[in-house]
This record gives sequence, C-alpha cells and structure tokens, in this order.
Amino acid sequence: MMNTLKTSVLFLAVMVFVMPHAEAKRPWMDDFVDQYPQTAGSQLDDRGGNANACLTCHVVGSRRRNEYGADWKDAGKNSAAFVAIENDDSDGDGISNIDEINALTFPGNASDVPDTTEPTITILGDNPATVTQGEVYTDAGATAIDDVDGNVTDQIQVSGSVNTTTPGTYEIIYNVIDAAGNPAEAIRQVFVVPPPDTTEPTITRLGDNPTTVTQGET
Ligand SMILES: [Ca+2]
Ligand SMILES: [Ca+2]
Ligand SMILES: [Ca+2]
Repeated sequence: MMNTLKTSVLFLAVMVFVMPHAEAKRPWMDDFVDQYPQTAGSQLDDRGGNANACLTCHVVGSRRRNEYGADWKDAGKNSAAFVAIENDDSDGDGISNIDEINALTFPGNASDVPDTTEPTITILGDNPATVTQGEVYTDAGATAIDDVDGNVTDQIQVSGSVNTTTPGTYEIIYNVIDAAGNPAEAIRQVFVVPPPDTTEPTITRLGDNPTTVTQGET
C-alpha cells in the first residue's frame, strides 16, 4: 500500500515537474535552424528523433554535449548564445563555428571539416594536341575527381573551339565545381598545322637534252 502510494506520489511529482516544462520548452534545434535557415534539412538539422539531442551540440552516441554544445551552454544557452560563439572554433579544427555552419559541417566535431579542396581534372589524350589543317578535330575529353564528392566528370563544362581551317593555337577549357563551390579549371592547347609537304621539288633542265659536246671543247 505504501509502495503504491509512494509510486503514485512520485509519478504525480514527475508529471507536475516534467510535463509543463516539456511543453513549454522550445526545442533548441528550432532556435538553431531559425538562426541559421541554411542548415534546414542538412546534417546539422538531423535530430535523430530527439528535437534537442542532435549531433550539432552532442557527442555521437551520447547525450553529452560536445565542445560546441558546451560553449553554447556557457554563453547563455539561448538564441543569442549561438551568435555569441560564432567566431569561436569550438572543436579546434581551424574553422570558426560560423564558417562550419555555413559549410554545413559540425562545429562540435573536429573530424568534420568544410571541403576547401577543388576537384582534380585529368586531361585525356595529348596535351598539347595536334591536328592537321582541314581534318576534323575530335577532343579526347577529361575526367574530374573530387576529394569529397568523388567522380564529378559528368559535371565538367567544356568551352573553347578549334578552327581546323586556319593554322594556329587553340584552347579547349574544362571547368568543374564541387558541391562546396570550389572551382577547378584545366586547359588543353590544340595546334592546327598545315598539311605536310609530300610533293617533291620540280627540276627544270635548261638547254638541250641531251646535250652534245665535241671532244676538246668546253
Ligand atoms: Ca571548428
Ligand atoms: Ca568541425
Ligand atoms: Ca572538394
């Protein structure tokens, strides 16, 4: 009987304490996304079913706050606190909190850093390439690999042209941008050269042919 009473009192106490508190408390992630709308739907906005215990402020697999969550708490644990710690580098990865938020990387996880490396473009075939005047030039293309996005070859934009009617030096330009906005460019030179000279010189004999010379004369 006493145990039942104790349990009931405890349950009531918990309900009185927790329920109004939970209903009144606004999820901090809502404040975060209101402050930084660019993070909506990103990994920074992945709440994993818990509006507050997200990875932006908490250690993976734990309810413990990460460095960013701890800094935010120390700064006042409200919307203004997000702004107050924008120029800090909470996780010590060399990138400020606001730069990480704009790049959609975790400001409280040093192993998650913004992609600042442009893709690597590899020009296929000869560079410079040579084509004979009057022939058709077919470009061998290029491939592009990014450190984060992987193969971005299908996103290469090709510009430039080769006028094979006129000898000269032309350029084919390859441009690609990774998802983080880092641009890369590579250029192939194409030489248009005149056709090779395959006709031998013409020799014209002067005078009689055959020529007759009398013995003893010059
Ligand atoms: Ca950082
Ligand atoms: Ca980071
Ligand atoms: Ca990259």
